[in-house]
Amino acid sequence: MSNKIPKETLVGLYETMLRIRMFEEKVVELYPAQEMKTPVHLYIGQEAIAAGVCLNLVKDDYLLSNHRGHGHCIAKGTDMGVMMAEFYGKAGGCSGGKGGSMHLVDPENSIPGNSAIVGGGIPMAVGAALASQIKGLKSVAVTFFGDGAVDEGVFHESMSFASLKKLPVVFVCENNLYATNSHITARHPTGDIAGSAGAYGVPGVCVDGNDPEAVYECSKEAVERARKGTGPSLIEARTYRWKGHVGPDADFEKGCRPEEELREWMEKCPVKRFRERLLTSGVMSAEEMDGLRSAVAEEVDKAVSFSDKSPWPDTAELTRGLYYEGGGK
Ligand SMILES: Cc1ncc(C[n+]2csc(CCOP(=O)(O)OP(=O)(O)O)c2C)c(N)n1
Repeated sequence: MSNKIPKETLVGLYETMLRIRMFEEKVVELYPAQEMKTPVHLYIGQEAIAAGVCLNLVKDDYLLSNHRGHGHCIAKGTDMGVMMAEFYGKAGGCSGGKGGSMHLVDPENSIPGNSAIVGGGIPMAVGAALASQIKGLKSVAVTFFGDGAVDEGVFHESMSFASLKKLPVVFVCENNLYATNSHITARHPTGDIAGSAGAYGVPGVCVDGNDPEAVYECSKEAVERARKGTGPSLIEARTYRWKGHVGPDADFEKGCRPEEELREWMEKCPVKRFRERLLTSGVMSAEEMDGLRSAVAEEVDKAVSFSDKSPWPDTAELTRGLYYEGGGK
């Protein structure tokens, strides 16, 4: 257990991971009823990354995420109720029920809008960072993307431009080995994503994405570097998703990946491992852990009932919010 990380931060890391895990477990439970009006790309197994990065951010720091964005938004502070309502297509959803789980938005928490286009959030983060620099603000922009996004040209263009202009961006690649069903060895010549940063004069670090402390520490450095104007960083966090590319099944049943590989990664469960570390080091007691679990369960239940009570969107709202309505001001 790291002595450098204060106790309340360690507890915060655990709580954030637990909130993400329990919210998504509820989605897994409810999804088969076929009432959620959205595909869901589940984040179970990757929780340490969102928690470790976002605990270094303040409200005004921008977050640009992708199709697998539930955990990122929860870690940045988005209310679970408006997320759940969005999944059900309700008016109380964070995108008015018109976006679904891939288009979460939370301007209050500086989340301008997640992008379902692979790599789409990366240039948006660079744009947000450029705006922050031009306006003389201290806001940092963080973008989360998968290893599949590194195959897109926009990743390289964005790294190059951000480095050239010393923009306050943190690029976080969640390398879960697969893009849909395509293994990284079928798509990348070396598999060394962090190493590609050197070509752009950007520091790149590869970290155990199932270790929240390691992720917290390296992203702290990257966020500080960005905030003081030294420029961008790239973090490659190695991890694994437990569920299929989309939906609550595990994927190996369809032959998309080996069951044994999934079992090995499940042994490295970030939530379970961290819970054990907190207990053995005495940072939290079993009673405190149980109390936390009950509080989170209650929060998740409240999110579901908020969604249940929320009305359907009015048909008059159908095209509202799709086009800019500022009239060229
Ligand atoms: C530009 C683009 N190409 C293809 C797709 C279809 N697509 C959606 S998710 C995905 C795989 C993404 O893999 P990765 O970026 O590694 O993220 P992960 O799903 O592993 O978290 C693909 C190919 C898309 N949405 N956008």
